[in-house]
Amino acid sequence: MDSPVIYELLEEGIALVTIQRPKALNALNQEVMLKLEQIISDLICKESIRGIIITGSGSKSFVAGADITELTTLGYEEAVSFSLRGQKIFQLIENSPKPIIAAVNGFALGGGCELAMACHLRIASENAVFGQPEIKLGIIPGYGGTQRLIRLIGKTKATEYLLSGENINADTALEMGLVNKVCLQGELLETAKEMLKKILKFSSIAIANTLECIQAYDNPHKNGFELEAINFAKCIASEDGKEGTIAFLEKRTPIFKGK
Ligand code: CO8
Repeated sequence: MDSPVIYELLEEGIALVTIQRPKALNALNQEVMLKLEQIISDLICKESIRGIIITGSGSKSFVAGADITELTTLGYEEAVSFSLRGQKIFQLIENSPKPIIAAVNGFALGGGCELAMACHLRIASENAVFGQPEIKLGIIPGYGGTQRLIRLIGKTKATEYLLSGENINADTALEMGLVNKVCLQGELLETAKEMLKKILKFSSIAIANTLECIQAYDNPHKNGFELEAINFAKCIASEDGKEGTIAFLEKRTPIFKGK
């Protein structure tokens, strides 16, 4: 049987990760979660990989949530551990020093919306549908949705969507800042690649240090301003920092080496 998560290498150090369980609209069962964790960990460690795109197979669904069949068998203890484990996997994505873009090609509901929100940026096709419908199932999000939705669209709107379980279409998601861009379905991958390539022109050190500071926002265990000063110094002291500033003064394009 094909793996439920696969990856392929595209041009310029970009890896495309695809979740493929089409019969269940790419729902996240434990096998998918394990494979996703393995693949993302490997790609983060691989020197040749500079950025990652995550998408779902087919044209209907990104990820339609956690696998509801599996949820029906969970007891209390197991539910806590499944939830914490899933949160850890999504934190691995969020804390990646390499930029990760969700290319949302359809339903991004429940765990699917949570996965998209854990990525650094989100591009949606016109047919994308976001939402946290867990309330309709008598449950709540368990992969960080109650926290990340507030961070992305604010407490007022997040409370409304978390308590109503209503869907959010692509245009509304764009208006609310839940996604960065909306495009035609046929152009989704190209649009995500274009956005990633623009970022990857820059120093990988500056990218990683920026991402780390962004993740410190709203994190009670981190002082974002202090971290910014330290990361600023790391960049200034790097070869790329020197190259970028000197190239500006010499009126030429910098050549970044990731050092
Ligand atoms: N889990 C399992 N199977 C699913 C899921 C899912 N989340 N979503 C769809 N499927 C299956 C359907 O059961 C159906 O299977 P079958 O053909 O065998 O009947 C197949 O996929 C196709 O789905 P539909 O026939 O329903 O397709 P429609 O086009 O009519 O509807 C929808 C598409 C609107 C996406 C609909 O399938 C739907 O509402 N899905 C469920 C969405 C949802 O509620 N998601 C949230 C799940 S809960 C969650 O994500 C919690 C996350 C945290 C967990 C933490 C602890 C583990």
